[in-house]
Amino acid sequence: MRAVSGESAAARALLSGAHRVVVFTGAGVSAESGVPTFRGPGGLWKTFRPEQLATPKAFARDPRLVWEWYGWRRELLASCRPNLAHVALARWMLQREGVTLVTQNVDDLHERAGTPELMKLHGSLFEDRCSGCGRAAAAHRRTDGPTDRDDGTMLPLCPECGALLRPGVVWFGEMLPPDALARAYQRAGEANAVLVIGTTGAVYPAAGIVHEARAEGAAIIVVDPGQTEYDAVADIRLTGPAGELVPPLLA
Ligand code: BV8
Ligand code: ZN
Repeated sequence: MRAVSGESAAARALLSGAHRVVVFTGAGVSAESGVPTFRGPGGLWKTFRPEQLATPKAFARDPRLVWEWYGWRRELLASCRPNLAHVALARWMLQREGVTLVTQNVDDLHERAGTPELMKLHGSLFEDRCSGCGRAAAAHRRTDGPTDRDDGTMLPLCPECGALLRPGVVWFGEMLPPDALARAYQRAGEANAVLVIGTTGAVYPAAGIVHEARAEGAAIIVVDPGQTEYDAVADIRLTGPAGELVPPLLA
């Protein structure tokens, strides 16, 4: 464990003195678990960019390609474990009141770390949703489910209305779950401190949560090895990996 630097001692003091804390996580909190981030080196997307694959248009144009990509991501997650940051956050939330964890991630690592309560703003990799009747369904297994139209390749169809099932995530150009988003903004407005872990802060409206909290007087702590859109508004920046910096921060 890295020695507790002046910055992290200040961040520790700030967090333990804060009645209401919002923790806001992105892909970086899962990086050390082996889940590639979006925009970092070795990014998720093979040769594609998120805006090209994670959209309703991409799914309409080529549902097989989009399902292949989400199926690959689901399988990848099966071999990943929550890392020390996920576990430290879950423990901390079990030990004290007043912490709200808001994640942009669609992986299940916060859940698997035992997090008691979680706001997922971009949906879940492990849920399917019907593109027709909107019914939610647990993730289909790649082998099950009826084949789709003529070419016999496996595309999951809704058992109720027969339309194509899609991944239960929020794509670019789609609305976030309104109640979760409203609650996250409300908690941000009430927060005394926000702990931002592993996000570039580039994707809205989720990214606006940090700015909302700051506008209402919250102190902003950023934990990230790289540059983020929050660097200019951070009161404290801890530079390094979450798995190393988060546990001592919350101990
Ligand atoms: C909406 C789910 C409107 C899917 C995701 C132009 C055209 C179209 C849209 C827009 C546009 N301009 C703006 C928009 C809006 C758009 C947007 O913000 N685009 C950005 C790119 C400019 N937003 C939307 O489209 C949203 N919807 O606006 O709807 C609307 C309104 C009303 C009615 C109808 C419609 C929807 C956005 C949600 C998109 N879905 N994911 C999937 O996963 O497949 S977003 C995706 O990116 C992830 O969910 C992730 O949350 C998000 C942000 O990425 P990060 O988490 O920040 O990850 P990133 O790789 O960027 O950064 C990783 C960080 O970790 C780095 O800082 C790195 O240094 C750090 N790190 C690395 N290692 C570590 C680490 N940190 C700690 N420890 C380590 N070890
Ligand atoms: Zn349906």
